[in-house]
This record gives sequence, C-alpha cells and structure tokens, in this order.
Amino acid sequence: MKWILWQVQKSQFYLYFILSGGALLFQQIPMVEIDGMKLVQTPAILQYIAAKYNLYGKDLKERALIDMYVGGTTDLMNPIMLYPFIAPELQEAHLNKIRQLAHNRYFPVYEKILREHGNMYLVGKWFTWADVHLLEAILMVEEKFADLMADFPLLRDFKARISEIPTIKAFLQPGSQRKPVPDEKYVETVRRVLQLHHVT
Ligand SMILES: N[C@@H](CCC(=O)N[C@@H](CS)C(=O)NCC(=O)O)C(=O)O
Repeated sequence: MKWILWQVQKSQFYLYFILSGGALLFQQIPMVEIDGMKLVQTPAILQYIAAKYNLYGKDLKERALIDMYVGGTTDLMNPIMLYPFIAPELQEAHLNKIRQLAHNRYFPVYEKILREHGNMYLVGKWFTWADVHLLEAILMVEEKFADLMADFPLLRDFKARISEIPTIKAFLQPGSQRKPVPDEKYVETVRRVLQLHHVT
C-alpha cells in the first residue's frame, strides 16, 4: 500500500514538475526535446523528425500526399489507442467499429494506392514516413484482428518488405522501444496521471 501511494505521489509530482517548468506549451503531452527545442503537437513533432531525416518527400506535391496518407492512418489508429479507456459496456461496439473502419474504409484505400502507384512505397520512389505510419497502423490492427489482413495481399507484402528494413527490423524486436499492447498497469497509470476516466 505504501509503495502504491509512493508511485501515485511520484507520478503526480513528476507531472507537476514538468507542468510548472513550462516545458509543455499547452500543458499536454507528447513533448519531444530535440535540437534545443521542446516540441509539442504530434504532427509538428513527426513532421520535424521526418524532414530532418529526409522522410518527407522530394517536393510539395509529395508532401501533400504524405500528409493525406498519414492523416488516414492517424484516423484509423486513434480509436485503437482509445480502446482501453472506453467504458466496458461500450467496448464491444467500439471494437466492431474499428474492424469496420480498417476493413471497409482505410485498408482498401491503401491497397489501391499500392496497386496503382506500382512502387514499393506509398509515395514517390523512396521510403517516407507515410510508410512508417502505415506499417504501424497494420501492426496495431493485426494486434486486435489477426485474420483481417487476409483480404489485403498488397498490404501483407508491404508489411513484410518494410519490416525487413534493418532499422525497422531492429525496432520490431522484442525489448525495443516500440510500445507494447497496453496492459492494465499502463491503462491505470494513464488514467491516474491524465485524470482520464471512462470514455463514452
Ligand atoms: N493536439 C495535441 C493533443 C495532445 C493531447 O491531447 N494529449 C493528451 C494526452 S494523449 C493530454 O496531454 N491530455 C491532458 C490535457 O489535455 O490536459 C497533439 O496532437 O499532440
């Protein structure tokens, strides 16, 4: 009991410490410290990192396509991330909704893009962060519905190919920094720190 109280106090103290230090511009996470900046707002963070490492297309048109495709995968991943925080009586309906979105709306679009673009990657000739985002969306959907990829052969090939890129391969190994599927402890910590209760 003492240990639990200490953990609660520690996480609240830490959050208070970060908040009072002004590191979180809008009092929200995520925040990434990079190149002397404290970046917040997920798209700004990801776009900065993508541009820094040449993963953001070769011109404005490629960037627009990357933004569109990342927008789609973000809209698919958001309800998956929210799932553990949904009120228990609504979880089944929420899960069905995710399956519908993946199977009927988003995955057919990415399958078509890969077919029509005729390239290994979603945009242009090179690997971009739209590919990274799509791979993560596929993995997240598979973690919920192992059978769903059966209808999307090009997405299955895409996943196999991208997973073999050495840096990505390393990131997918157990024990890497990739976030595991949320367990009870994670859910409880997020609820406590963000004072987030059931989402309805
Ligand atoms: N637009 C922001 C939203 C960030 C956000 O909603 N963060 C949540 C945690 S996932 C948060 O810090 N909530 C606490 C609050 O808003 O007070 C982004 O894209 O990063």
